[in-house]
Amino acid sequence: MTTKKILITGGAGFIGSHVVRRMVNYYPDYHIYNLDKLTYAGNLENLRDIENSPNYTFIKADIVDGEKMHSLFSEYQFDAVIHLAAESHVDRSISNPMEFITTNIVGTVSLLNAAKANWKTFDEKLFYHVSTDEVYGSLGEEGFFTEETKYNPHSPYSASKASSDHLVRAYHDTYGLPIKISNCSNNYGANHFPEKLIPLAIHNIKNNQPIPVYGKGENVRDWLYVEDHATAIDLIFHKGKVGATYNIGGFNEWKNIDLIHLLCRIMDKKLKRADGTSAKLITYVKDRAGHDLRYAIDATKLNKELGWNPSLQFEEGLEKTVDWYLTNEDWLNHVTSGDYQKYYEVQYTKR
Ligand code: NAD
Ligand code: TDX
Repeated sequence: MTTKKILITGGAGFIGSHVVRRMVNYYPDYHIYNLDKLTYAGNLENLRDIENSPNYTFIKADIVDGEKMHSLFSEYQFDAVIHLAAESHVDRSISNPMEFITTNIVGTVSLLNAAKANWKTFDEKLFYHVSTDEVYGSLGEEGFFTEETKYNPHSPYSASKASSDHLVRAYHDTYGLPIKISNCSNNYGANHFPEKLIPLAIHNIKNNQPIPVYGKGENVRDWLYVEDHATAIDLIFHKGKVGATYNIGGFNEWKNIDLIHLLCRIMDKKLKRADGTSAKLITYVKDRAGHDLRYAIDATKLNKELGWNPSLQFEEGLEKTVDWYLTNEDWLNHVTSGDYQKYYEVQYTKR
């Protein structure tokens, strides 16, 4: 018998698809409703293996549409929300901030309002908001982001995510809405749209195209395998404290240029090319405006309170990721057809 109706937003995207798959497969007693607008980043191919599961329903809708959110909450009586839908690419937020304000801020408030208005009692209800470490700003050479680090976002993307985090907390503090928030570091893995560094580099190496490295390639990111993020979300959803925030990260910092060299070595091996072939494609390009120098997450709270640990070493995860992209050519061809080419021509000519 179905015990819980869970609304997952953005489930056709990169991280959302892994969260949906996990919840559908691990919790047959739950009914999972995947609500997604299917923007350029949303793709139902990401969920082919579970789309016919009896405990899964897809709803195409825009979270910004407040009336629609109200009517869906009233129709389905969701018990909980795991909110991932967002515009997620920093470079796009620099060229078009308004879309980020609309989806990430207004969309989040429209969901909060629908939950608040339709949940007659808040007992056993939960609004879980999935966020990013970018809200904390940028670190120097030392130190880590903890849950107590002050927000200091720099890009329109991170400012919109920071704003949505504040609004989720405001609904908790003001109306007593039961919420949880997690802030995660950079994810990588299958289904990642090839505009983000790792899948873009894999795609370009495969096609003998330049690998664009911003600035000097010295910016540092803290990488986590996407399925490890999904296990953390599952754990926080079920066992985390209501009202609390959890940082998620794998203590896995890499300078962009070192990561690209590692990826080039893996690609040479997988494509049976001579050592050093892929690295010749590395091309330094104009830096990202306002480029944050370093992100590094302290995930001690999540480990101590809930016993979470990442399962994969980076090199192992990266090899799995490369294998996935090399065996899923149709997916890659599909998502890089049409507007993708146009977008990248514009991006590159700008630099
Ligand atoms: P993504 O861009 O791959 O997917 C976003 C999904 O949201 C897509 O399926 C898209 O169609 C959907 N969407 C966008 N606007 C919508 C709207 N108005 N209504 C309904 N659906 C809409 O993003 P992702 O990388 O999977 O990120 C998911 C979430 O996790 C985001 O909230 C992001 O801020 C957060 N996050 C991402 C990372 C990362 O490394 N990618 C790290 C930490 C946190
Ligand atoms: O072509 C590139 N060349 C390059 O040098 C791209 C796309 C990126 N970069 C650099 C910029 C960053 O320092 O690589 C690093 C990673 O860039 P992205 O993959 O665009 O990720 P980032 O900007 O760090 O943000 C990601 O992590 C946090 C996600 O896109 C966000 O949604 C998430 O919140």
